[in-house]
Order: sequence, then structure tokens, then C-alpha cells
Amino acid sequence: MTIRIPTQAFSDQKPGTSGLRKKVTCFQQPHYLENFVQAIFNTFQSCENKTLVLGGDGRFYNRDAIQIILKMASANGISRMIVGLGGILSTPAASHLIRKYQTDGGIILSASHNPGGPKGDFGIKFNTANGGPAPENVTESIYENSLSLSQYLTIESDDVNLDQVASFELGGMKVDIVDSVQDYADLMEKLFDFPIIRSCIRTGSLQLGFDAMHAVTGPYAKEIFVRRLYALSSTIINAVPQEDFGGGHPDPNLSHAHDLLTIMQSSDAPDLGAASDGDGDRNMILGRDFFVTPSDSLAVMAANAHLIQEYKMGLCGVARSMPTSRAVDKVAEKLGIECYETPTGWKFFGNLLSAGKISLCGEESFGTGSDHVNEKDGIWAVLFWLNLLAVKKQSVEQIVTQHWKLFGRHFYARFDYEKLETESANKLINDLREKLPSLVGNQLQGFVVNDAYEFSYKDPIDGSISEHQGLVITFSPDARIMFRLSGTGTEGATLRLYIELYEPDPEKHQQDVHTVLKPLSDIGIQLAKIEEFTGRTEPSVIT
Ligand code: VG1
Ligand code: CO
Repeated sequence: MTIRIPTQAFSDQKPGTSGLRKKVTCFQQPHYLENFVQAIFNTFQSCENKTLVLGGDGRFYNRDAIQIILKMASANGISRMIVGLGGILSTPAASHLIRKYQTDGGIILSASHNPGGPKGDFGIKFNTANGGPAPENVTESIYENSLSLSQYLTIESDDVNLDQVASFELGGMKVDIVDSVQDYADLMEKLFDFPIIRSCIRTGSLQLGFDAMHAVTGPYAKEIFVRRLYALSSTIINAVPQEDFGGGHPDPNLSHAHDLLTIMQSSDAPDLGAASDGDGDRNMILGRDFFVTPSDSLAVMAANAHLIQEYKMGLCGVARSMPTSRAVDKVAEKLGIECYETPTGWKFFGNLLSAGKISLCGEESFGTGSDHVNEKDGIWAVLFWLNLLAVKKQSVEQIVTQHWKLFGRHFYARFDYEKLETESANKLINDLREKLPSLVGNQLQGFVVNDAYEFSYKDPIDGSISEHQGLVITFSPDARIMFRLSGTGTEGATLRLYIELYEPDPEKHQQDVHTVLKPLSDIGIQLAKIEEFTGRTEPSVIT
């Protein structure tokens, strides 16, 4: 029986770069999760005949949230829910299910790379029928709805069993518990040349080390790399998803993927090292004692896509987020295809992917993907690299350094200043924004400022405009620094400073990245008066 629960609206349910993220304790307050979920349902004209996918990255509170959402979905009149076994779905697997079963969207429970556990973070995002993250107009209407909620609907019922593949009814709504691992693995097998990869793995000419970081990709990695590609089971470390990610930070970068790094720096390191994040949509690619920046990874993929079965007919276009290095732009130029520059966040790629304008896209934050789903996809990226290594018979380092010879190298780094006081971080950005026009023409540490502007984006498909998407300063010789505030943190503000320098001369490609970028990071730190506004003399993390 449907019950109406009176509630009071919360004023802080505005989704950020990727859904609504808060501390678990915030989501556990009475009605907090329920209000946001009701706001999602309220944005549907009608819930009748609607099917949704539901699952999450397995972090603490995932199971509780799923039970709450199922009952609310039933009360709201949703006709069918497709739920990941054990309540688990990686973000790309959820996107695939939405598309495969042509559902009306999906609810994904994840705070991605943010730590989990009772004191950690929780998150919820809504993906639309194209499988991709809801665009801004949708997240905006969910937010508006959340501001005026006075009730939500639920039913009285026992919790359902999430741990068995089964179909049943919940208050008149159909619930299908599905094993998404098989569906996802089947999709991967269609995109990549599994026989070639398998034979290289079997002969020992190709070895992989994969760090699932105690997060959602463990079961997917086991099925794909071990069961279908015959890698040794020791290939996958930290393979069992845990509610608190083993107390770690499930962010695949040089600061957080320690275990993998140790393996890749050892004398018998595998050919390819890779790690994924909390919800399985990001990837880090390493060679033997060699780090591939995510921006370079995207560019290498674009330049070599014709060697991969699925992309052998060529790419229709590519896209990168604004702070991502312009390495992929060079490739697009050579291929004669369009390269789009979007704001940070996967939701901005969705329209381009759906309209067939791009087939490959990525972000500097360890996210790459293609039109096979409408999300960034960690395991897909690892398979792409495995397939490339199997075909090219070169090391990761050889592939990347040859790429630089052909296209030039984009030296790149990101400095994060985490947990800043929100007010000071906003002041810093406002101050710098005002200063931008006066910077043009200035000479700073041997670099001349060419342009200084605030990035805004007009979506080429629906014409919508997104403003305030980061501050950009470009220089001669060819370099850029960019600033923006993170939209995924849950404590204070995080300032990101992105630094990029283009070096066409192969003689200079072997220089140390931080030495090369030092003058530019100094410029950025001084122009933005980072120490003055935040008191910080060092970034919290450099990636
Ligand atoms: C960060 C990254 C961004 C990514 C987003 C969601 O956002 O910079 O590139 O799309 O996380 O990724 P922000 O606003 O904190 O810079 V995930 O893997 O959290 O879904
Ligand atoms: Co993620």
C-alpha cells in the first residue's frame, strides 16, 4: 500500500560535476536520500510504463539505499526495475544495461573516487535513456524539485533479496535482479580482439597487472581478464569489493594506487599496469616504470584506433574536457576530424556521442570512453591498451615516446588544493577572474600571455550554454594554465590548477615533467595568490 510521508525540503541537493555527493552521515539523515529520489521521480511526466536500472559501486550504505529506492519506485508507479546482483553495478555496466534494455534511465549509487565507509562519502546520480549522465537541464530540474518537496511516496514491505538472480514483484512493480558482469563482458568481447590478446597472454608475451582498488571492478576484471583472457588470477589485486574500499582512496593515480605502483617498479613488472576507481569508470595506464598521462592515453588511443576491430573504420570525431591536454587535438588535426572542447564532467560528452559527432572522448582525470556506452569506462580502456600492445608488439613506453616524436609532447600536471575554506576559494577565483583582462601581453618567466578568459560552452547539439567552467591563461611558447573549483568534493572546496606545456622538439621529450612545468606552476600560484588566499604553500595532491 502506498504511503505518503510528509517531508521538508533540503536546500543543498544541487548535483555537482557528477551527481549529488555528500557524507554518508548526511544521506543517513531522515528523508535526505528519499527527498532526492522523489525529486528524480517528480521530473518524469509520468512514472507509468517506465523502466529504470539501479545499482551502485558497493560502498557503505549502497544496500540500504537500494531497498529504500525500490520501495519508492514501486509507490511512484514505476513498472520495472533492473537491479545489479548484490546491488552492484559499475557505472559503465549501468550505462550498458540502460542501452541494452532500452530503459528510461538509471539510478547509480556512487561517490566514485571519494573514500567510502560510515565516515566516508556517498552519492547518487541519474543517467538518462541514452545511458549517459543527465545533462544540466535535467539535474537543474531535479534540484528545483528538491527545493519545494513536501512529501514522498513509499510502500510498506519487507526488504528484497538482492543476492540471487531472480525476477519478482514488489507492490505491483516488476524487479529483475541481473548479473551485469556477463552482459558487460559480452559487450567487451564484441569490441576487442580477444583471441589475439588471449594468445599473447598464454604465450607470456603480454602480462597485465590490474588493481581493482577494493572497488567495483574486481568481479568484472576476474571475468574478463582471468576467465575470458586466461590471465593468471594473481594478475588482479585488491579484487574483492569492500564497503570502505579497504580504508583506501579508490582513485587510480600515482598517489593512491600504491600497490600497483610497487609492482610496476619491480624488476619483473608486467607489460601493462592498470587501475580503476570506485565505480569503475576511470583508468590509470602504466608501462614498466612508466606513467601514461590520461591526456596522452586519449591521444594514443585516437591515433591508433584504426588498429582496433571496433574502430577500424575510423573515428567520426573526438572530444576532451577543457583542462585535458591538447594532445588529442594534434591527432584530430592529422586525421582531419573534429575535436570538441567541453567543460569538465562526462555529461557534456553525451549529446556529442548520441548525435554521432564523436566516437572517442576523455578527461585529464583518468577517464576515457567511446560510443560503446555513454560513460567513461575503466576496463574498456585497459582492454584497448591490451589490444594495442598485442597488435603493435611494442612496450607502453615505446608506443608513447613514438607518439611524442610524431605529434610533439604535451607536458602536463594537475595540482589539487583540497579541503579549502569555501569562501576563500571563491574569493581566489573571483579575484583572478577580474584580473584576467589585464594579463594579456604580460611577460612572465619567459612566457608571454596570449589570452586569458573564463571558459564557457555552447552545446553544439541543443544550443544550451554552460558558463563559469574554469579560468584559462594561454601563453607563447605554447602553454596553458587553468583553474577551477571541483564539483565532486564533500568537505569545503578543492582548487585545481592544471598546467600544460607543448614541446615539439623530440630532443627535449625526456626532460623531467615537474622541472619543465615549474615556471608555469609558479606563474599560476603567484597570479592566483594561492598562499595569500588559502594559506597553502603546497598542493595536497599532484597528479
Ligand atoms: C572530477 C574530475 C572530472 C570527472 C568528475 C567525475 O570532477 O575532475 O573530470 O568527470 O570528477 O568523475 P571535479 O569537479 O571534482 O573536478 V567520477 O569518476 O567521480 O564519476
Ligand atoms: Co568514477
